[in-house]
Amino acid sequence: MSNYKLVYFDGRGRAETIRYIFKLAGVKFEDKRYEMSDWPAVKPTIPTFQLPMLEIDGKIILQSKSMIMYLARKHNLYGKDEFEGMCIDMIIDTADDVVPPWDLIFFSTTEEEKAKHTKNFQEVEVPLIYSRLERLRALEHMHAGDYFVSNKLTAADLHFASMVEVANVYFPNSLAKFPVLKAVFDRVVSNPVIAEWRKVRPVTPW
Ligand SMILES: N[C@@H](CCC(=O)N[C@@H](CS)C(=O)NCC(=O)O)C(=O)O
Repeated sequence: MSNYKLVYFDGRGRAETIRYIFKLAGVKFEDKRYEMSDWPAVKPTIPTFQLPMLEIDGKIILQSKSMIMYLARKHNLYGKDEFEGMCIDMIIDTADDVVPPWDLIFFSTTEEEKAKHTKNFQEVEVPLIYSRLERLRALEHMHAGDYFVSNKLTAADLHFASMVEVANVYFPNSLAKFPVLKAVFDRVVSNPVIAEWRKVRPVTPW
């Protein structure tokens, strides 16, 4: 069994899908969380100057989606073949598009700017991303059923659920007008392992 250390900020953000996979796989990992005040000193020591970073037996890996794909493949959350894996990637990439417009709000420097980006996030960006997800899920070859791909819980559903939680920070109850997606989200968070982790995980604003 490998030794895993996941390094991120004290938040869910881009790290939570990775934590979900570890929890579902029953794999122990060190959940190292830096405070934002630590970051200026830590940043130059990270090869990409960004987090999350994953250490696997001391080997350093960057890029959250690379980690998700590797761990999902390893722990049977990546479909039954390459084609399903690609369909899962398609959902992961689409859901991940929540982050850039979210960052615009997070990094706003004035209240006016924040209000403008929040309005655009709620009225344009998130509804567009959710519509794309709904339409992709409905493609016949996704065999979606209760989940996004192949009627089984995969990394696609986990990343979708993480990104909904990201969206909800600046758009509470963002799934209200998307009942089909809301049902998928509810299935993910009612998985007993995920539900237990969500009960005990650190409470953080994002
Ligand atoms: N493509 C990268 C993006 C990583 C990223 O933007 N990380 C943010 C936190 S979510 C970060 O490290 N921000 C601090 C900084 O850039 O100084 C990934 O998916 O891992």
